[in-house]
Amino acid sequence: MGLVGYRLSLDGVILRCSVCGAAYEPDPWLFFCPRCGGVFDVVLEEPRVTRGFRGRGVWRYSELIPVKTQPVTMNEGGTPLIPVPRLAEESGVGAELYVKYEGANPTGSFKDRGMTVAVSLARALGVRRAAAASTGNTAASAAAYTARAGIGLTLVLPAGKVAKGKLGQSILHGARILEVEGGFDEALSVVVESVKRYGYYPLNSFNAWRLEGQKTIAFEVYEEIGVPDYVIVPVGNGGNISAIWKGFKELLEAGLIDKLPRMIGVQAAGAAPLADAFLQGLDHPLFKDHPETRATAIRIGKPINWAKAMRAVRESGGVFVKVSDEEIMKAQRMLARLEGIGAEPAGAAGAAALARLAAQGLLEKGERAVIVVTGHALKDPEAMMEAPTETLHAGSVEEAVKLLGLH
Ligand code: AN7
Repeated sequence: MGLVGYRLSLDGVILRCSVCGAAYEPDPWLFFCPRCGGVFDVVLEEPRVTRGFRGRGVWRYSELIPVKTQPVTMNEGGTPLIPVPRLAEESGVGAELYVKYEGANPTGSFKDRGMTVAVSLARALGVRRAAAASTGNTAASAAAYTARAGIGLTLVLPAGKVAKGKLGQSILHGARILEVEGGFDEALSVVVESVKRYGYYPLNSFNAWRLEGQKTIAFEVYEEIGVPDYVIVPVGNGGNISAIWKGFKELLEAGLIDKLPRMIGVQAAGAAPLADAFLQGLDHPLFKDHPETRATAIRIGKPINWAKAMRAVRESGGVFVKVSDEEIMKAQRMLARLEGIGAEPAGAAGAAALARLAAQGLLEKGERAVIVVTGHALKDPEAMMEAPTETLHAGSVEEAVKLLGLH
């Protein structure tokens, strides 16, 4: 218990290992399967039948979120679902396309949906210090939510590899920052060790309670347009695609829907341990030691949620796709210039996959697809400024007026 006591209940759920299937009581300090080391799914013991959702954002779905406590919230979620017909046409896609714009969350990414749940749980547990490794967005979100909860936060970041906007947010919200040489995978191993040795509370997606918030993307899509044929998701650690898939499955179990979408996981070509495995027909990921991509948010070689993510794609009849950095940057500009939607590079990975998916015979006329744009363009100012532009300069008002006349 902390200084202030918050009621907490985690009733009606078990923890089930995503790798070996072993089941455990819902211990909020158990993150890895004692039998095989796998990460858990939080599984509802019985399907929950809702009496109708109330309120807005993530906590509108509190009946389906098994962490019962006073929330640390900023009304995250409730993001816009935006039709993108010009993007569809330009990408040669017959299907009706929508963007689920997660950049519209309080800190500018989908992470806020999970963070509200994980930080609420941490506060109710009386946690004094939390930790997270991050390519940037988890850091920004954890920094904001722990600040709100009055919990100390240490961020472990890959030195020199976090986009400016995200680093700025982490600093602004007052997190302690430990930069480590190497990539995200090394940073994550530091956090795992800090949990075991020093009792830091982890806010990464191996904390399955966090993903219980992220599944609300599925609930919002369902409430707005029903079940689409495809949900296209950029994949790094694989937490988000598994959370969205879990959300749709819970709607099915609750009897609210009678079909499921196909889940499409998109990885950057230089950081594609899951897509590479999928394309070779393997059940195990092809972990990569030195992942590289301009989309730094998904510069991840050893996704800790690999088993969940591969299951989401396989069970749903979906696919993994790889896209090049060039395709990602082009898609970022298409979203921005055809639809007015500002995405950071990783956030544009889903849009970057459209042409390839169409070439595989997917996304046909009469079908509907939701592309999850996971993070806001402002996250990575340098990437925005790489877009080609025409900037004129004038030394005086007179000259400026003259220049305008020439165009
Ligand atoms: C914009 O912040 O891993 O597959 O440390 O920021 O659930 O990992 C970010 C991931 C996609 C991939 N798009 O989601 C972190 C981090 C954006 C992201 C992903 C991330 P997961």
